[in-house]
Amino acid sequence: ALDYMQHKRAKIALIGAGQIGGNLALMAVQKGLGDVVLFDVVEGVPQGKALDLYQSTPVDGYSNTLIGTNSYDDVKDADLVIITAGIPRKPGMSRDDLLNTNAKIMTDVATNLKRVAPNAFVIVISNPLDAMVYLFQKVSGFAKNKVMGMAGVLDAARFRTFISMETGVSVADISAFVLGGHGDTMVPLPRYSYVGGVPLPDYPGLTPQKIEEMVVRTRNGGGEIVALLKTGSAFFAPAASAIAMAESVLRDQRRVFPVAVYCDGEYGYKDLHIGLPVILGKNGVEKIIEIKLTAEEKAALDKSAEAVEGLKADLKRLNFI
Ligand code: TXD
Repeated sequence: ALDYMQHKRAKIALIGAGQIGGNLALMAVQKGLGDVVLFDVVEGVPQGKALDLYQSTPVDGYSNTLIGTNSYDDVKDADLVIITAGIPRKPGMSRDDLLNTNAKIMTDVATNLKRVAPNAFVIVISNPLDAMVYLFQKVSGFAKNKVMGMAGVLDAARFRTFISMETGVSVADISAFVLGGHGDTMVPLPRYSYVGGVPLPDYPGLTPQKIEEMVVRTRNGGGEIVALLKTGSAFFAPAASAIAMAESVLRDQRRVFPVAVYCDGEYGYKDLHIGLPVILGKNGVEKIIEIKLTAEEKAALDKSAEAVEGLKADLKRLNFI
């Protein structure tokens, strides 16, 4: 009981107060996850969004505080940090330009967090995700169980949504299993995905063709929304996905999520981050769950790992690691 009474409020720092950052702050406060510090390099944006959000709390009686800042001094001793800092790809921008710019930003963020919040749990969202989470971990030197990349939870949520559209079943009774990188090299596992407990391939009406269509649409999930919005990318579902991961850590829920996690031999991979099923609890990544994969599934996961190795090689070539 004493422990319970001593429960302290978590301090959550959001590095990047853009489209996703603002929604992370809103969802963190609505779930009562902790006090929020919204950080950005742009003057005024984090302060304005935090003040506006704070003014929303009396309406529904939320008890957490919010501040916006441009100073890392306010991020000091954060318990959990979610990073969306970066710039989205602009038309005509090369992959290298994007990687160069975002790697510079991630290096700056990692260096500052190492100084002000060396014990924080960190969830990286910035793209190219698999490279950015790897870069963060290398530059910050944070323990591998404390650094998580968010992509798989979003990809699985998209897949579950498409399955719900197709079957008319509530998303609450649909689970989807995805591994690997974010985007093209994603590896969905229909045989480990369920509708009401029935494996996807056995669910009435879900032909292999329909399943493949949904897989393709999930793989292109980000691009589909970018094409519709024209300026910017998805932000509601990415924010909800990262908040679910943060909640599992902060409340020690021990949920299973697909997370871009550091491998030290698991699935045969070493020294890279890739999307795998993990248990998230008070120690961050409590465990990487090693499941049996068919030769075909392992080959697809290896392709994902190769893509991540390619991004690592780019980071090396651009002298970031
Ligand atoms: O599933 C996933 N991981 C992806 C990730 C899903 C969707 C979006 N994906 C990526 O997240 C996207 O490609 C971007 O790289 C990030 C953030 O997306 P968001 O839509 O929030 O981008 P914004 O609105 O441009 O916000 C980025 C903010 C912006 O306010 C900048 O001023 C700020 O980042 N920024 C910085 N903050 C802190 N420190 C530095 N150096 C910095 N530079 C820019």
